[in-house]
Amino acid sequence: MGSSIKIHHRACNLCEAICGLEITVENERITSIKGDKNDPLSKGHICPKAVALQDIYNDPDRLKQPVKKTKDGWQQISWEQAFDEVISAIKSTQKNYGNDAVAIYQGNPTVHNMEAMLYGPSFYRSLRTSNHYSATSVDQLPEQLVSLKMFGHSLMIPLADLDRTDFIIIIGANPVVSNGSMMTAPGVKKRLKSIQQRGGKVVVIDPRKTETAKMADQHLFITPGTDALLLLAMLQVVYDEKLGTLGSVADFVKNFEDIESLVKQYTPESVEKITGIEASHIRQLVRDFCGTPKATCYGRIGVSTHEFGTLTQWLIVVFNIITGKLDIEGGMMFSKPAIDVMKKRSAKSKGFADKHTRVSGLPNFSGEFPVAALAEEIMTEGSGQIKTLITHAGNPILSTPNGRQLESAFKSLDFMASIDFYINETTHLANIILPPLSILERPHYDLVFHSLAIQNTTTFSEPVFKAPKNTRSTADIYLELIWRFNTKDSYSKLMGWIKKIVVQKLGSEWIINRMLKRGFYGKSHGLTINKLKNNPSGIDLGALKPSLPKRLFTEDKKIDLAPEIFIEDMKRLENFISRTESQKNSAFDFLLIGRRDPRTNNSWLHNSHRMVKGKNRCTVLIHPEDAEKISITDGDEVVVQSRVGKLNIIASITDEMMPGVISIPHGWGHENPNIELSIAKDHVGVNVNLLTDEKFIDQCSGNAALNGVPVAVTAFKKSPNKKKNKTIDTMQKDLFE
Ligand SMILES: Nc1nc2c(c(=O)[nH]1)N[C@H]1C(S)=C(S)[C@@H](COP(=O)(O)OP(=O)(O)OC[C@H]3O[C@@H](n4cnc5c(=O)[nH]c(N)nc54)[C@H](O)[C@@H]3O)O[C@H]1N2
Ligand SMILES: Nc1nc2c(c(=O)[nH]1)N[C@H]1C(S)=C(S)[C@@H](COP(=O)(O)OP(=O)(O)OC[C@H]3O[C@@H](n4cnc5c(=O)[nH]c(N)nc54)[C@H](O)[C@@H]3O)O[C@H]1N2
Ligand code: SF4
Ligand SMILES: [Mo]
Repeated sequence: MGSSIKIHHRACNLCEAICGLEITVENERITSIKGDKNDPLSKGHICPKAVALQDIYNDPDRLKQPVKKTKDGWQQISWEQAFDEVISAIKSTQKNYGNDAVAIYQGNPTVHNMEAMLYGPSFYRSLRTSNHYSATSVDQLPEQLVSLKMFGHSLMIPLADLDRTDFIIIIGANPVVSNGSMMTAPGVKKRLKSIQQRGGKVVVIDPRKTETAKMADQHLFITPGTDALLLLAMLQVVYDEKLGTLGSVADFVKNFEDIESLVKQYTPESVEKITGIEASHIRQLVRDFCGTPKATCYGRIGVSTHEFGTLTQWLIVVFNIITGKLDIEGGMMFSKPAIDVMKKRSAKSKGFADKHTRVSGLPNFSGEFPVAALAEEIMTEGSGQIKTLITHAGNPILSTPNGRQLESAFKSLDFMASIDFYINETTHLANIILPPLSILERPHYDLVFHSLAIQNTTTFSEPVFKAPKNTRSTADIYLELIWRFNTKDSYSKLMGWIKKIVVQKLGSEWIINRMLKRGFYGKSHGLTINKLKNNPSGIDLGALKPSLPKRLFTEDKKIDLAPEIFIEDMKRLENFISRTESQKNSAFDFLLIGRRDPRTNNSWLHNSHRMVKGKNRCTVLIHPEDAEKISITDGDEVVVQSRVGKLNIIASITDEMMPGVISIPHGWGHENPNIELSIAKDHVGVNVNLLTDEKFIDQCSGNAALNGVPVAVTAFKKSPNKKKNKTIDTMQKDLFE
């Protein structure tokens, strides 16, 4: 018998870097996964996570058939029964309690899944519910809100032109580990090194001396949550020292003067104490930045998921604009992807704050509510209360604030269904789980991350493995749900069925082909699905190009530097300045921040042995001076407590941390005996989101504040130190009301 060896080229969809992979399959088994040198974007880069694709595919814990929770545990059921029961639960909930009683939560892998992007929205639209939630509101909501208000479209995200810049300020991001976010730039480390090799400079502003900070030319520690103040001071220097220039965007920027008066009072000296950054460093940083023609300032999740996420992201964009760095090579630019996801219609129809949550009145954004409000929307009785929940590709119990409260809320639902292939901390609470095919069994075109890439390229990946019998793809699942939900009588049943079959037969490839042909390069580059299939490593479409004002979606084709809601939110920042003083004297005298490490992908790669082996990475990082204060040594167990929760964790003492700040990674906490993740169960860690607080949010956008959370840290004593604990308990008043 001859052996068959086949090499597949495929874009990795685990994170935003979309690296090209070369996957060798021998006799239906993967024998190697390497970086694809011919990929025009990733040029052979690969990270330790790519091999997890193989582990997920081979994982015996991965579901392939629907399961139903019964008194005797999970029972495999037929697809027919699973779809029937899910649809009848949705219908009866909506009949009894109204459309809003059904809620949806979509997790991060949704945007990394072509079929979920193509078919999910029609299903969710047909439910006609306002209760739509996703990982957006524990992530990039502020960036999107800023883009909506300034450029007229929530997807028009300015990107750091990494390969041509000579100066980059990185605020609240650790791209050397995360591989870049809202900036698809595979091999970030190499790209940052190239900046240095061409005589440029990398500056990192972060409360932790991160892997990125360690390779940077300069690192400045900053007190978590104070970045907006730093940026106001940076802007003050620009105006004060007359370093500003609008450059090529001068003709279509408005309200320049408003910013000048807004920042006047924020001298570097005035923010020195609160931010922890010396005034002279702030001044020099701004002078260096302005003195470099090709410079860019980039901020990410460390500043999006904090109390002033929106203000900070807004001020970052303003800083780039008034220093003349927007829409120039080496500055902040916009992509021009082969498939354009920005539609004029969606810019108008999916706005901000046209609805508010029932209980806390938090604003909606782009058709969804902030996930921090999900638990209370389930637990608070009254019209509109959520009774049924559908989750897709998410693990909100580990990834959203106050996980314990959310868990009790989920337990109180009438019905829950999850579209996911693992039984994890969230999906074990479902009544029915619908598992889609795994990543390597499906085609992929990255609809989202080509749009965020620092180089325009286009790639289509064909499945590596055939779908086994009696399995369903994400497309199959959504098309079936759409058909069944919209069936009212025998006529609509027949018409819906014909539609479903036609779409299934034409398939996603047909849709992608149409989008490619109608896109920016359809004619000029003759882009078709066949052309992409013949070039499986991808096609280069060139570097980013200036595109303003043509590409703006604002009605007057102008960029508003000072949108009203941001100016309004400045009052909150003023109150914060006085609050921080009193906080220092409270029992919650530490600030908690997060971190990522190279072998994690949020909560869901811990069932791969290769991703969890080695020493425990889920520890709390704490500065030596702080360790001394609370009398602990390296490896000791500590108790960390916030307004909403408490956990025990092992301490790693390191001067990487800024004093007064501790860091705990997210995505861990696999202690629940009901999860069916045999490897993850042995690498438990803690769920940091038992400490993050659903009331601690960026009030402007509703985004969760997962960084800068006030906590108390004490040494763990086997016989509890009653006196100490009591002080903390009596301090359990709400700091944020
Ligand atoms: N290996 C790995 N890669 C990933 C992921 C993963 O889980 N693991 N997740 C992916 C996802 S979903 C995303 S969104 C991206 C995120 O990508 P990044 O934004 O690069 O994420 P982090 O590495 O968490 O970096 C955030 C940084 O902000 C710092 N920080 C915290 N609070 C503050 C603050 O108040 N001010 C400032 N200036 N800094 C602060 C933290 O110390 C940390 O270094 O990563 C993606 N890539
Ligand atoms: N404290 C703290 N919390 C955080 C963060 C932080 O920095 N600090 N980061 C936040 C960020 S940036 C993010 S993006 C969120 C992530 O939060 P979530 O999106 O809620 O969680 P994930 O861990 O990404 O869970 C992904 C789930 O999708 C499933 N899955 C994977 N691929 C597919 C697929 O193709 N189809 C289907 N149906 N299911 C699939 C996995 O089995 C897993 O159950 O976490 C956030 N939470
Ligand atoms: S950096 Fe991201 S896209 Fe690239 S191989 Fe690693 S996980 Fe995959
Ligand atoms: Mo994310």
